Amino acid sequence: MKIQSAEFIISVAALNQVPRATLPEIAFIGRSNVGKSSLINSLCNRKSLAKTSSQPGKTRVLNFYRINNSIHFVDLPGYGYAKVPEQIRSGWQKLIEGYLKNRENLKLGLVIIDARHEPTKLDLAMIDWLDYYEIDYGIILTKSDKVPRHKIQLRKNGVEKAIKNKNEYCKTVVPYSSFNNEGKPEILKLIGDAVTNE
Ligand SMILES: Nc1nc2c(ncn2[C@@H]2O[C@H](COP(=O)(O)OP(=O)(O)OP(=O)(O)O)[C@@H](O)[C@H]2O)c(=O)[nH]1
Ligand SMILES: [Mg+2]
Repeated sequence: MKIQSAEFIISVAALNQVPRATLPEIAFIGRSNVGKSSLINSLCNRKSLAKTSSQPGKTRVLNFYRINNSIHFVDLPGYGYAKVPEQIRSGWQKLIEGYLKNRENLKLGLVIIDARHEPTKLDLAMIDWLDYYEIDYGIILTKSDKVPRHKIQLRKNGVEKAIKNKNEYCKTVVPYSSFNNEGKPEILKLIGDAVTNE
């Protein structure tokens, strides 16, 4: 798939505000500050379509983008940022899970994990959760530019091992860098397949 156009549509803070479910959707899921918004920008060849920040907890709403006038990308709030008050965190969690569970046009989740670290408990819980709700997903090991070459394969093997036995809906595990675009063709293909395979 080639991305020819990308535009911001709407930010929503509550599930009753989401746009009508007319287009196939791809959700970007992951820990706070892991690089979800950067991934959207790099896939779309845009510098600041999605707001990025070196401070965690920046994306607090669901941000919808329209791609090629035919697909939605949805940038979800990051989970697991300890400095956000519990009450707000549980509100985001409800928003994320409510969205993922009920969205009939959701075709694929992209679970973004920092390639420098083991998946966190919350990452593994999210993966379990996607399997439970029978949502196809890919795992993206991002910031691969910060990991020595020889460690990337080890990390990939480690993640595959960690999710063994529960990755029925996992389509792939792909190293990625928003800085040098490693992994971009694979992810665009994954998205293209997800929106065309009905
Ligand atoms: N080296 C490197 N840094 C990255 C990469 N992707 C993102 N970053 C950096 O990681 C930080 C967070 O990126 P964001 O894209 O804002 O992360 P996010 O997951 O959207 O964060 P929240 O919206 O807070 O949940 C920024 O400082 C980015 O420049 C990457 O592939 N390589
Ligand atoms: Mg973000």
